[in-house]
Amino acid sequence: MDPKSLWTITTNSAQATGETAPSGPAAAAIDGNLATYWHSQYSPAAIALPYNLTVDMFIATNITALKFALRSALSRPVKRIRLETSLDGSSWTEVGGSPFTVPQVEGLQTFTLTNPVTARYFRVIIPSTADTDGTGNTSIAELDIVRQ
Ligand SMILES: [Ca+2]
Repeated sequence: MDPKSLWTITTNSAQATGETAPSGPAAAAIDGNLATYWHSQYSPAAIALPYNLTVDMFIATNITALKFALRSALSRPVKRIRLETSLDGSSWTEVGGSPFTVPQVEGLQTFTLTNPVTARYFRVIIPSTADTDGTGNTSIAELDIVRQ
């Protein structure tokens, strides 16, 4: 079984409707499909940054890198992300190498941690409007990790 099938994801900002389903909700960022994406909430009202996407991997996992894909055509791209991990979902530690500058290219990119981390949870934080295209609206096609 694909261990990613056990994952769940939560966020503080997601567009429930208005994007082509299943895009919009955070689940579209862990569905294994680069054509679908999470989009920050813009309606009925925008949510202020920072945004976070928190993944529960269900089991403690040794992580060596984050994999990350911008939405196709680089629409509403993320420019910089912070990555934190947790064993219990309440105490968080920023990983070595974070924050990561996101190259503005399509497809899965790999951000290697300075040191591997064992964690059940990871969260990607988009700190500010300057870390988006400047509008505060932003989207992510896919999140994944590299296991040791
Ligand atoms: Ca996706």
